[in-house]
Amino acid sequence: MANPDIVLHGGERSGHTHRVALLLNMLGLPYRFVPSPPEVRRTEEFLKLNPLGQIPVLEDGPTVLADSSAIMVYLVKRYAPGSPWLPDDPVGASRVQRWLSIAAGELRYGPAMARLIALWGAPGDRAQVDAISSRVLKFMNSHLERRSFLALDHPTIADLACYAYVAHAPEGGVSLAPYPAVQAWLRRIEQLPNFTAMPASPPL
Ligand SMILES: N[C@@H](CCC(=O)N[C@@H](CS)C(=O)NCC(=O)O)C(=O)O
Repeated sequence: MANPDIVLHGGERSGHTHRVALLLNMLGLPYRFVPSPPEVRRTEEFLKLNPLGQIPVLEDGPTVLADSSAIMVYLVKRYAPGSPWLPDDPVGASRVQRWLSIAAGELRYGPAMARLIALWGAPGDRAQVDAISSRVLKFMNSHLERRSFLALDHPTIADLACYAYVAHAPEGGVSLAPYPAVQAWLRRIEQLPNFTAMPASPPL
């Protein structure tokens, strides 16, 4: 049953939204999903929630939060403090943060941008996007050849943050074939309890 207190404003094909939805599901937190397509994000009502006009936005009672990484940190600290999803120790927290930054940086401007260009005709420099994508995926692959998860020896919010735009990279014309360790990591995330996939684009 939906928890009337938690509302997630987002998009079904938004990887930024998907990572928050995944965490809500994996923490067992019921929520209400409010689809917020581009025309909604430009309304005065939405801009009061996030003046940047971006999804996801999370409302938890009177608390309103924007930015997928910020929301994930909030959810763990509020509902699962001290849990393995985001450890408190300095080194563990730093390792998780590194991958949240990669999700917001190289993955956003590489595979996620490739998908925006290929599926929605967004303007962008395809050669640059391909170069960013191959650099980050090559790094992820060598990193994952020696470990099961990105930040620590168990799943953390870093894995959830990086999952969708890597899993859906082929929709943007970025092949995962050269990256077997990345593919094996994707399968490990998909096997976690309460995993839910982001729908394929275009719809299959
Ligand atoms: N740093 C933000 C980025 C979110 C983001 O780029 N969302 C996209 C949809 S996936 C969006 O709302 N784009 C509209 C815009 O930037 O105007 C986050 O992590 O939540």
